[in-house]
Amino acid sequence: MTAASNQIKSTLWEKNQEYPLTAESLRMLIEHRIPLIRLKEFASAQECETLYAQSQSLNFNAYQDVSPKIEKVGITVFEYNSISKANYFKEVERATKLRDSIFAASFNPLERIMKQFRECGANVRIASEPDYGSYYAGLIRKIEHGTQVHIDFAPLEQSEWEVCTITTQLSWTLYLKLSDNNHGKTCIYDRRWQPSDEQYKLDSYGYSDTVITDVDTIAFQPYVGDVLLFNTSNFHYVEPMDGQRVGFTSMIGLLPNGEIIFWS
Ligand SMILES: O=C(O)CCC(=O)C(=O)O
Ligand SMILES: [Fe+2]
Repeated sequence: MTAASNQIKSTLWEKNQEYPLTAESLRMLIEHRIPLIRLKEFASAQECETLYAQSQSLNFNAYQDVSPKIEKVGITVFEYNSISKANYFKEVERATKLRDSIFAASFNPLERIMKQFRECGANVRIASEPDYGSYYAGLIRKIEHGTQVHIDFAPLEQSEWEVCTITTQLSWTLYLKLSDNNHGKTCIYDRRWQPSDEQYKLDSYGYSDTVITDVDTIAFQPYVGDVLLFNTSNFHYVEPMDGQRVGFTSMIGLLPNGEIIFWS
């Protein structure tokens, strides 16, 4: 892969300013015209601390086959791909009860972000599967050792689930707890995944640096209370954190009919 051919797949982002969430910025993010949206002070320091404190008495589970280690409370479709849809939906009820008890003792960031999307004119709901019902949405996630360069795009990971019919995937993360240093940035590249990149796949989710050679990038510095929203079919990675880095997160997908769905 040469630098010249990488440039063809980049979109020359408008990245000199940071955008808040509006109908226009959401459209620009979906169309890869801007790298990210920051929702500044989405939650108060007190709300973040209370939600984080709730997670402290719970068991975080590490993703199987993901290195460096990423831990979370809650379940993901990604992990049930190779198991089964029926098993995933069996776990949804239990995971949702636990999540809702955490929200009841702190606050509900999922409802808040969905409301903000609705205020931008978006038609949003939790993803749902015929014969099974709602998906699970909302992980408390620790990414403290960094990630490999990767993308997140459900149609590549699974088939025959509603989430694999999306045309664009975003993620949102509310940062709950961060050690007091400038590590743990999220680096996003102006380079979309394309089918020929599969030759550079290293393991269950990482890609070789070849895919990002000479590509424009932005390093997002997270702050407690802010939300990062970006298009996860752009290659990205998280820098290792020298300490704690805990967020609340889910996936967001755009369906061909214009609806926007949330899931984890
Ligand atoms: O924790 C973050 O800043 C982003 C992590 C990530 O890879 C994602 O949300 O897709
Ligand atoms: Fe990601």
